[in-house]
Amino acid sequence: MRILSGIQPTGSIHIGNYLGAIKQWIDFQEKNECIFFIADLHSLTIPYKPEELQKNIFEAAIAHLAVGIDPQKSVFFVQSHIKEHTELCWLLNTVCPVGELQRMTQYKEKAKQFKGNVNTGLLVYPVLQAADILLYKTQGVPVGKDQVQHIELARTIARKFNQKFGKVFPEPKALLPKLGAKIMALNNPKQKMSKSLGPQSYVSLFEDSKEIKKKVMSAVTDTGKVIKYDPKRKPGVSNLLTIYSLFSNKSIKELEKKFKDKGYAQLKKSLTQLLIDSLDPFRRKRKELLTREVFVKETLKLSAKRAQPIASSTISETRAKMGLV
Ligand code: AQP
Repeated sequence: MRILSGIQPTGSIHIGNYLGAIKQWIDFQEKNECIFFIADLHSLTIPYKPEELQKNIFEAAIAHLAVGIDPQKSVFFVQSHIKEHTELCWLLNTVCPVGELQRMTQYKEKAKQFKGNVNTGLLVYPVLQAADILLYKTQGVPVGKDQVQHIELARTIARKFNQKFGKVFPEPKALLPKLGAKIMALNNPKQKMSKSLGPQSYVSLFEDSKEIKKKVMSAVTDTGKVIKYDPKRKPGVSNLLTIYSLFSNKSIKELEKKFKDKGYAQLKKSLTQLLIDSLDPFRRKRKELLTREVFVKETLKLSAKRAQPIASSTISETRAKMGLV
């Protein structure tokens, strides 16, 4: 299966991004044809500092290589290095109904969050995402739950295009993890853990031990003392159990048994240690990669060269179907 997914270089990559998306990418790359990219064009839709963008892209690249994206197995590049993403976005804009874009949850949330900067890019974001996916005739897109609506729209766009101009694109499927598709914020377990909610909502993949301890120990839990997985009534503790389960490979049932009669403080202490131990190899690998700037940049360039022929071929096919040749 051809798999594709991306991440924005908008700040620290957190355990929500990892458990919801990146961890799956690493598993998929063993048996599938995988394409991963840093979505720098998407990141332009929210306020940013141009002088910091290249550093953020480099940081995002290092983060992925440090956690296990293997450029020998996967194609891994920077979105803006392949110009066909934006060309296909424009072509697909002509088949995407504007009403569909206006009802996207992420657009509504971001428009509220960045009231002073509701730009057209924010509205058209899902069309660029559809272009990213369809440009490589992707079949599976491993994402967290928040992105499912966008993948559905990519399917709609593919279908509309194929009906109007003749078949070019397969309809991609969202691939969600069974557990961890929506990791909640540590300081507010009713909201999704998110970079833009601020650092108190997440543990970053390279956080130092002191910070991990502070954040986990002060994570919002629920009333009562029983450690039980019940996302509706006990969102805080259920979120901690989910994170624990995914990093330890122990089932939720096993964990409920392990922490029965132990109380929240014990669960948090144990989770703190688990996170420190699990994230330590990532931290060390990142430190090493920070000293290998040329290698990282060359890797991204070489990967873009591998992606380019697929992108060029799809664009030629699309242009021909649309009468542009
Ligand atoms: N809390 C989460 N739980 C599970 N999966 C998540 N993802 C994000 N948050 C969670 C998944 O991570 C991938 C990359 O995300 P992105 O860079 O496109 O940005 P995002 O989804 O907008 O992530 P954030 O942290 O919420 O960033 P901001 O605040 O900048 O918008 C996606 O597959 C996403 O589903």
